Amino acid sequence: MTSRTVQTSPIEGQKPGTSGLRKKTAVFREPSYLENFVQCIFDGTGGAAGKTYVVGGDGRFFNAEAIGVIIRMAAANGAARLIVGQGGILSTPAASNLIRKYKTDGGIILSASHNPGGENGDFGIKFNAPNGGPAPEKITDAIFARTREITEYRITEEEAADIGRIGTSVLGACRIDVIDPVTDYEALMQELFDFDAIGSLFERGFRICFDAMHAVTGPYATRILEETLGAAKGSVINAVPLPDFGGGHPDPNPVWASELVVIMEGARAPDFGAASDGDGDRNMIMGKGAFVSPSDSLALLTAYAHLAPAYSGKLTGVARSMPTSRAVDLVAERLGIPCFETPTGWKFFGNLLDAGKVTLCGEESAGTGSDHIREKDGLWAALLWLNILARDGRDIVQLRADHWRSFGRNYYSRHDYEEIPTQDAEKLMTTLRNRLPDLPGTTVAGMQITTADDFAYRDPVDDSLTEAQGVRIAFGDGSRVVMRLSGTGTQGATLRVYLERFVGRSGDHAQDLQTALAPVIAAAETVADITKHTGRSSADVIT
Ligand code: VG1
Ligand code: CO
Repeated sequence: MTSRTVQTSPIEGQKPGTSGLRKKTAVFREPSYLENFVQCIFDGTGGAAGKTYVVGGDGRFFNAEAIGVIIRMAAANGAARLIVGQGGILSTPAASNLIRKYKTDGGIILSASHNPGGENGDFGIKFNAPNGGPAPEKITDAIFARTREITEYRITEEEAADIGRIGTSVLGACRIDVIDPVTDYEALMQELFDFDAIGSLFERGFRICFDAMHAVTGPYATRILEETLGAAKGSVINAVPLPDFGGGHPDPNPVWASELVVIMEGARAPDFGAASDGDGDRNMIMGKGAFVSPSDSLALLTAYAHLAPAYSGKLTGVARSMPTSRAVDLVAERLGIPCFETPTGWKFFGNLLDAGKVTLCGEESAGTGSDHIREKDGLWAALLWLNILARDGRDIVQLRADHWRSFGRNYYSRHDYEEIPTQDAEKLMTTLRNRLPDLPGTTVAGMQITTADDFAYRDPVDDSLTEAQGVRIAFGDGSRVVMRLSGTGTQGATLRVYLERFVGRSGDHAQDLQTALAPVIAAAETVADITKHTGRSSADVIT
C-alpha cells in the first residue's frame, strides 16, 4: 500500500452543529473539503492508529464516494479495522449498535438526516464515540479546533475492494469487513421485543403501512416487518433507498410524509402507520386517521413500555429535550421515576444513558430511543408501538384518548420559519434575550408571563455547562413558548417556535390543534415581533 501525505490548509466553517457537519453536497465535493474534516476527526480524537471504526451512511448522493475516501484515509492513518455496511449503507441506529456490539473506537456516519439529498441537496458527516452516541461537545470542539489549523491529510493511492460485496479484504494493514447492514440490528430488536406477540397480531389481520421515504430504513423495515414478523407484503412503502430520496424530503412529519397521511386518512386505512427519516433515526406514528405527536408518543411509550420484555420493570428514568412537550413529565411523575430536561440534540442524552439514569428519551422532532443504543431509533419506536398494541389490545386512537383522560392533554405544535437571513434571525433572538429579565409579570396578547429565561443545562454526570439553548417563556395558565435557531440547516437560519398548551383531565381534548394553540401563537408573535424581524406573517412549516 502506498500512502500519500497531501498538503492542505484550513477551510472556514467546518463547525459541527446539532448533529455533525452539514453542508450542501456541492460544498462537500469541493477539493479537500471532506478530506480535511475526516483528517480532523482522526487528529481531534488522538489519531486513528490501531483503531477500529464503523463506517456507513444513509445512501444519499455522494455516500459511496465519500466512504471510499474515508476507507483510504483511515488505512493511511493506520486504522486496524473498519466495519462497513454493504454498499455503504447503515442506518444511524444500526451504526450505533455496531459501534457498541463490536466495542469499536467509534464510527463515521454519513448523513444529513432529514435534509433533502441529491447533487443539489445536503450532505453530512458525523463522528460517533465508542459508546455509540454522537460525539459530545468536548470532542466536536476538538475536531473543530483541528479544522482551523490543519496542514496535511493522509490517503492511500489504492482503492479499497468493492464494498458492494459482503466479505473481508485488506488495504495495507487495515482489515475491512463489509457486513450485512440489517443482521445485527435485527438481532438486537429480537432481544428487546415480543416478536411472537407482534407476529400473531399480523396473523390476526392487523394491517400496517411503514413509509421508508426512499431512505435508509427500507431494507431494515422490509426484512423485519414483512419477512420476519409477517406483515403483509407491501406494508413497507418507498422501500428502496434512492440517492435523492425520490426527490422527496425525508423528514417524517405530516407535511413531508403526506403520502402516509393520505393512506392513514383513507377509507381503508391500516391499523398502524409509521415513517422514518433519511438516516432512520426518526419516527412518525399514526393510528387510523390520527397523527400521534412525537411528544405524546414519548409519553405513551413511557406509560406502556412495561409491555415489552426489555423494559418491563426496568425504567430508571426518562429524558426529553427542553422544547419537547411536558406530557412525559406527567407520566414519569406517576411512575415515580425522574424526568430530565436536556438541550436539543441526541448527544445530550449520552451521559444520562451511560450512567443508567434514564431508560427512554425523546425529542419533539420525532426522535425516540432507549438505552439499547446511543442514538434515536425510528424502527425501534415503531416496533415498541407494535409490541404495546399487540399486548394491550386497544387501538392506538383509543389508547391515546384514554391517556389524555388520565393525564390531560399537552396540545403541542412547532412552527418553523425557514431560510431567514441569518442576521435577521440573530437580531430577533438577541432582542428577545435582552428583554427576558423584564418579561415576568407582564401580559402579552392577553397571556400573563410568569417566567422567562434562556435555557442552560448542567449535565448531572460530568457537570459540564451548556448555555444559550433556547428561550423559554411560561404563562400563568401553564402554556409555554420556546424559541431557538436550528443547528442543522445549510441555508440561512431557521427559527423554531415551539408552542404548548395544557388542558387538564376533564377538559376538551378534541379541539383542532392550531385553534387550541391560537392564544399561545399570538403571544409568541407579540413577544418576539416575529413578523417585524422576518417579514413573514406565518410559519413556512407547521408540524
Ligand atoms: C433538529 C431537531 C433535533 C434533532 C436534530 C438532529 O435539530 O430539532 O431535535 O436532534 O435535528 O436530528 P435543529 O438544531 O435543526 O433544531 V436528525 O434526525 O438530523 O439526526
Ligand atoms: Co435523522
